[in-house]
Amino acid sequence: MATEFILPELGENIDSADVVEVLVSVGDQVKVDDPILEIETDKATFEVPSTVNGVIKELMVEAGESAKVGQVVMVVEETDSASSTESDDAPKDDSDSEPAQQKTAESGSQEESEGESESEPSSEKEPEKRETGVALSEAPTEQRGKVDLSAPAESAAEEPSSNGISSGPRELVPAAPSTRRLAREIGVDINQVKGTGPQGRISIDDVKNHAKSLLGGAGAPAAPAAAPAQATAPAVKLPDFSKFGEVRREKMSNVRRATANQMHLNWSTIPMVTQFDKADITDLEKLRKSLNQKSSGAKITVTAILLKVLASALKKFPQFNASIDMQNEEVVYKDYFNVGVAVDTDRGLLVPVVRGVDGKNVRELANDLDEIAEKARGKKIRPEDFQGSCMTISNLGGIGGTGFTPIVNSPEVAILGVSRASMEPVYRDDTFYARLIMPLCVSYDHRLIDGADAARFLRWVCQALENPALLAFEG
Ligand code: CAO
Repeated sequence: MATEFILPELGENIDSADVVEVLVSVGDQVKVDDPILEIETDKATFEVPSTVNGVIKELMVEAGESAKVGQVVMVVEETDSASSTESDDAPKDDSDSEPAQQKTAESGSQEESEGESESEPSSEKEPEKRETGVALSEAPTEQRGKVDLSAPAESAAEEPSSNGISSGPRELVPAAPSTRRLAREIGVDINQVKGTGPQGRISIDDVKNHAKSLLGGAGAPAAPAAAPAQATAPAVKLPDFSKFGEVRREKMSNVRRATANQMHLNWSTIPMVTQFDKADITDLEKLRKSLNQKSSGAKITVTAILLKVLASALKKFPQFNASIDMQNEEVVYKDYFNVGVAVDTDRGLLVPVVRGVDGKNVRELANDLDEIAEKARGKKIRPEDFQGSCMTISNLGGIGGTGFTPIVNSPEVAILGVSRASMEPVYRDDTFYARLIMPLCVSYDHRLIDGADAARFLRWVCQALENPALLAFEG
């Protein structure tokens, strides 16, 4: 059945909207909840989701045009529920056998006041549609339903989403596309969220608070709210680059896809800040070089020393060796000391974990690091080698650069970033001295760690590098 989509009610005193972007083309397959249109009123930008599965048959609006509330904006040839209504012998339940428009009428009292045309069966609407000039001629034998874009989705309205959060009836609500994306990603039905902004506009915080209230309520799923490990980075509609020149497409590798999803999760769920400092490692570097000359064991590198320093720092500052459990409003403190190390491989970034860092000396840590980095680069790494990290070190000093802002790796609460040490003039006692200075930073989850804590933590790490004896006394 071909279904006409009309621009729904958008709020008080709003009778039209600008079409910012038509997110589909004729012939595109769409599924329930796929964004099909982006529209803008003077109050907000909305991404309009499809309420049916089907193929786009006709587009009645273009980007830049204005559309009136109630205007037909596109026609979709439904591919599942519609066909089931036409097939007498296909097994179906009550909801599947209802025409889309009938669902609209029954779905919510908010529609009742919008005029009786919305609640009439599709067959009775046929003459009116012909009168309005909708191009029915392209589908003369087909039945057409008319769907308000705010109508409930057949499947989404009835079934719980994958994370167990029930999604109720759907209507178009004012929210920015990024807010809608977050809601989709964490399995929240945006229509259930109470907007606290002007005209009921829904913010990202509203979505998060709603998710929290659902997860804390009866029947809440056991998984922690802050760990939607299956989160995927939202797809952004791209322009047609071939208009500007030649392009080439390559499938993303598994590592790249996992990195994209994890980075998106980290970025969108952790309010993070980066603190910078510098350590004078002149003496430490002399010691490191002399130890490496004297011994034939695993080479002691800057990262191996940092592992040792970090283990001590995590003991001294336990809030850095923690995770946030927002579901239970608790902080999980860990009494084990595993450190993830960002390793640059030809497949991309991998973060294997060095375990029991507190119980090993620097030479043993150098050995472990060597082994795990080799495994990562040689594709011999196992999934469990990536698990159980308390905090991560990202040392880009072997490559270069003066500073960067690493992203905290959820559910950890901090990451140590290290840049390349270089000789710098240091002013001390009225004299400049040439010293080897290493820039360090710590990005931290500001929900748990305050700026002053981060400054103290990083200062302590710097002091431990400048005076390793500190580790013996305080580590
Ligand atoms: N400043 C100056 N020199 C440094 C340094 C620093 N911060 N860090 C390492 N070096 C030196 C090492 O000491 C070594 O010098 P020598 O040959 O004189 O001993 C040389 O650079 C090469 O070191 P390395 O990289 O082989 O060894 P490492 O143990 O210090 O680092 C590892 C191991 C796995 C961290 C590193 O190889 C790597 O992959 N780094 C990239 C991490 C990354 O991609 N981070 C970005 C992630 S996104 O946030």
